[in-house]
Amino acid sequence: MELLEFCQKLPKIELHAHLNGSLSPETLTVLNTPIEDIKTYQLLTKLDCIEDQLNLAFTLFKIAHNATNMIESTYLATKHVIEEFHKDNVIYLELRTTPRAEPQMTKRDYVNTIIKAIREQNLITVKLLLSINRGHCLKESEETLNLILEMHELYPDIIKGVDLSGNPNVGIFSEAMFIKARKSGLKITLHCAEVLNNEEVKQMLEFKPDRIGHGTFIHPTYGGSTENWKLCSDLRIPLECCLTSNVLCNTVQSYKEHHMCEWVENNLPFNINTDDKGVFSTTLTKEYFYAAHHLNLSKESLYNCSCIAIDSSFASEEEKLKLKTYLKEWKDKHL
Ligand code: 6MZ
Repeated sequence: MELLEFCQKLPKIELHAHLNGSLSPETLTVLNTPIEDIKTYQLLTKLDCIEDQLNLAFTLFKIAHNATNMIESTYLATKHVIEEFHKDNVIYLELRTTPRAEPQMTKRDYVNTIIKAIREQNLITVKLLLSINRGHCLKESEETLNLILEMHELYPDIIKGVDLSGNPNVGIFSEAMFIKARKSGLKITLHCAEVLNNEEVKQMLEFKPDRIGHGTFIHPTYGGSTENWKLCSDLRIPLECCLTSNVLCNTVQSYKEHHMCEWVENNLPFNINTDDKGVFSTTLTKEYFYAAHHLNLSKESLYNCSCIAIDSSFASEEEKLKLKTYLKEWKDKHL
């Protein structure tokens, strides 16, 4: 089987996908987004290295947010995103999103609508992680956290974790909130070292999150401190890798120079993800293909990557076992 076909057919696990960054042009069209906005939304794929690409990415999310500013459109968007991951042979999806209030929709409406869309589909196993935006003020973040804790009590089988995301050049990591979330039984994943900030990375690693997103500037080759890299590798915290996102945001120079190679070389746990498949015009199949092609991963390693992602997921032990059995059966037929 050719590599690309293999990557397509391999049952995959997606652990780092932002709902509003995952809207494809087709989904935006269904949501009546003006064509000019759709073109702008995909601007990053057309740019040659400009300095501020990471900050630009964050301005583009506004287009998706305009498209999902009502209950009906949020429902449709969630449904479409799940269907597209399913078509890409993703068998387990952790979707993350920031609870958002709009004139015609409260944060609670927003979260309830996404949960409704998840429960009404039976294509794949979908869990929800709720994000706290690091750019929001403490008062707003605490209000969001209280809503998350309430909703988690109602839907413990769907809401599995809390994420810290948002523009990494803005705001801070407020540990107290994540301690509170963890005490309520939620798993924690933090966007960590997306930009160079050794002080913050140290704070985050000492908190021992269940996973970290991106992790670009942790290894000393990329400007990280030796102390942070030692902490990170000793703790073996699984890394959520998003190759195309990092290349297009210009935080890594190329696929070949992606910091994931440090995790591969040191046999540390990592998983491969899309981040924002709409904004970055990618699919999980493509991300597996790029990893194999540019970082010399064999088909066997890609298969193992899917297996390790199951271990690092926030699914229940029973769900993990089911997913692993499914993957093993697939391997016996195809590898
Ligand atoms: C940090 C990111 C991100 O939450 O409205 N987001 N945060 N780094 C990234 N890498 C490029 N990509 C997306 O989805 C969009 C939101 O997710 C976060 C940003 O806060 C963005 O506004 P939701 O579904």
